[in-house]
Amino acid sequence: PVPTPPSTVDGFVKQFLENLNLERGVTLSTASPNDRYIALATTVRDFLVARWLEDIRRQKDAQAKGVCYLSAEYLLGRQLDNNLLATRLTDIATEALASCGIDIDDMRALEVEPGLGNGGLGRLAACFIDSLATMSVPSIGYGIRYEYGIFRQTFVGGQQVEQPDAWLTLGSPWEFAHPESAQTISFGGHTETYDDGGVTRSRWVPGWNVQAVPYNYMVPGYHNGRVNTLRLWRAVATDAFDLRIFNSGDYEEAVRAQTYAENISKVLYPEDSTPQGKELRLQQQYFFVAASIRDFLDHMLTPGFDLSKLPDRVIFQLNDTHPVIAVPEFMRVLVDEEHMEWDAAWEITQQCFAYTCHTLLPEALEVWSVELLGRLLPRHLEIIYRINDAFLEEVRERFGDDEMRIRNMSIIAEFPERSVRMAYLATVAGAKVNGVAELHSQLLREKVLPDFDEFYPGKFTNVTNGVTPRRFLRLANPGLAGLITDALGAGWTVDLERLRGLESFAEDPEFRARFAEVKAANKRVLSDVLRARDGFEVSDGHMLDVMVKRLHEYKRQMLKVLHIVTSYERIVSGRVKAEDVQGRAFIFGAKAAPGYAMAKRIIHLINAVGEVVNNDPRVEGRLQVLFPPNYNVTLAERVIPAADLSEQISLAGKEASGTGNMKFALNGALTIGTDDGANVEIRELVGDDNFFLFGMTEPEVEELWTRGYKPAEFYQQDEDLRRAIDLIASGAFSNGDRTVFEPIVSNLLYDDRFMVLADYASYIRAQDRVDAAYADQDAWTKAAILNIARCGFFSSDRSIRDYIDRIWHTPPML
Ligand code: 26Y
Repeated sequence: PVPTPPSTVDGFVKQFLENLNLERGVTLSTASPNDRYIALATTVRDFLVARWLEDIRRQKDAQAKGVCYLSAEYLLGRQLDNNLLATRLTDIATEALASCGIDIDDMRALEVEPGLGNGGLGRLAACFIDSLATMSVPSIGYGIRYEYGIFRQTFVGGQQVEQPDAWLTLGSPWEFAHPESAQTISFGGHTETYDDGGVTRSRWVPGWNVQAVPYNYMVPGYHNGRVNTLRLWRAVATDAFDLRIFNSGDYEEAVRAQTYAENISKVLYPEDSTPQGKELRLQQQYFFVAASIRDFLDHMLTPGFDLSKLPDRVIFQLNDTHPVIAVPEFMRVLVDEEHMEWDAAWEITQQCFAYTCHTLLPEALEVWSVELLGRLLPRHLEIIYRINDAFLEEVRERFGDDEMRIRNMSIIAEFPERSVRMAYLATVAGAKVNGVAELHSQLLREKVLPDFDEFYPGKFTNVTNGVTPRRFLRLANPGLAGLITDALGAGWTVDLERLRGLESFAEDPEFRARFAEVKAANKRVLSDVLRARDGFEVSDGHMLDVMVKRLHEYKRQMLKVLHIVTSYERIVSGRVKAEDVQGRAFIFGAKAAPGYAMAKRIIHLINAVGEVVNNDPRVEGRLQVLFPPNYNVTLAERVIPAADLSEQISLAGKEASGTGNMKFALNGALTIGTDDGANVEIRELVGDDNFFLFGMTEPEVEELWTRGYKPAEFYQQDEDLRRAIDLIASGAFSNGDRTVFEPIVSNLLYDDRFMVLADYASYIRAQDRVDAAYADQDAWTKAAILNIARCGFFSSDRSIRDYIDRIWHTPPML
């Protein structure tokens, strides 16, 4: 039996001091803050290990069906508080540290969050593994242990500058490295056929390889004693590789080769919509899925397992196309290594994979050139060709020689260069394909993959995204969590539909007063954080109007900028009196992909507008623009609970789901939003009276495109819009320099792919409705409470239940 320290203050103190001595080699009085933090994290870890080892054993013994979640990203956020909460150690640890003269808040502040993801997709994976553990689903998460996560963003002269995120430098107490269990992952080389006792078989003769070293993270369930595993792979050079070169006497070349191998897990790609087709990215993808599949087969199955029974044991969930190279790898293992018949192997493969799509933007769909794939993974390319041949044969049988249809459905695209469409491969291989919100799943079937929907009836389904209530309500908003627990009892944390019980409290003036007090307190906390972090002074009594998400043209931060400039211009032109304006602080958080020039210009513009607005006495006390750099999970946990208004303003049909929208609603912010992604479902649930809807619907967007969209006409016809754009063009936000933001202005007037100008008037009217509504604070509070009460659906526990019912069919392990 593995020992667990007693869950008492004394037990915690003893373990903590022991870890300081034995793990860090220091005493309490000589310990640095980092020593203390690491010893604290190690102590919390010590409380989890016994349960974890027990669960690993139970999952294996049960030989039940489990989920392997394959994701290139996990945007975990800080671990300390989450793990204290899961183990009910928060109060004990606080008191224990205090008795050692340590303020636990100082420890919290030291943790560098593992930013191993870009945005929504990576954070979704983190929410899902939290729910999987909390719901006792047999499962494991697989991914990449990037040495550098998403870049650290700073602003220099208002422009984004990226800095490396060296999150590992002070140590990483939450992981267990197992270099002794490393696996060899191969690349390159060629393929050949050989005679195997009368049977002709294919095999891959690779050209080079690297080692995949597993790093295990514990993923505790909430108050259920369960601990799941997240296994992230790190690339290191193989000895053999080094030796060959060492023997040739070329030391420098040997070191270079090592660097090349270790580059594979060096850095998270910061692009999140336009795939660059970079070789290193494909190396990353193959590296982690090959290691994960091997790991599953070697460690989760009993020796001699009958591989034809694999569909009863595992479902590999593909988080977007990033891990889709797992499909030909799985086939290669079954056919080349296990000598299974092709048809039998394909039958199994089609039951063992399912694919989640997270986008609708055509430019975001990953393709790999045949040239690159054939060079890096020659056997996989052959397998993909064979899958495609068999698939197109079936299409021909069904539809005859409809060459147009066949070209459209082929996994291999011919133009602009011959390449593999990973979304098509995933669709053909997957038992199920799902979108991430109702509207998105519908558009996926009707617009992106209609031929496949026709060909595979019943394959397409929807699972609306969700967020974990543990991190985004219980931990991030302890004031609100306490209020809810007082009203409803504690069960809501694992059964979020119970929030319905708050509906009646919306009518209770005393409850409303307490809610308003919590919101005000959260604003003070945020204000203190922004002062300490960025030197900002948030004005008192302002409405907090928040837009936090990756910077993308389709998300339309630019529309928000136009609203701010309009509000500002109306006052300085004298058309509106400052004293009649509701005080607002506009808060932004957004990183732009380093190569995305337009996104970076928009960041520059937001900062430039802020600089002018924040320093113009004519709008003082009315308008404020705050753009703290380096928005991440840690900052989200502060910003979201303080928000009054949630900006979800993407062009209809472009945002697959959004998950920030759910976090805000659950924290009692009202949404101003378009009919897009999960906004649609939020509005249905909270009701029109409690949601500020604006903008075109997706069919209206389509119609305007077909008619021919001329943004300049909207500019001509709307005085407010004209004044706002003219002000930007005049150099008012660039010290008179008219060139700086000219590309933004001309893009809006003559291109405007995401129809900012078409939705501007409707947006401004909706914002005027927001102002009017905010004037009645009590009614606003009532609407905020109703938002919380009616959004229990958006728990990631419910998403996981949907995955189990519709896709995985993996009963919880009770
Ligand atoms: C291929 C590479 C460039 C790439 C890397 C990351 C492509 C996409 C991504 C990330 C995409 C992403 O975060 N998508 C978001 O997924 C969320 C979770 O489903 C959705 O809520 C959100 O609407 C969608 O934009």
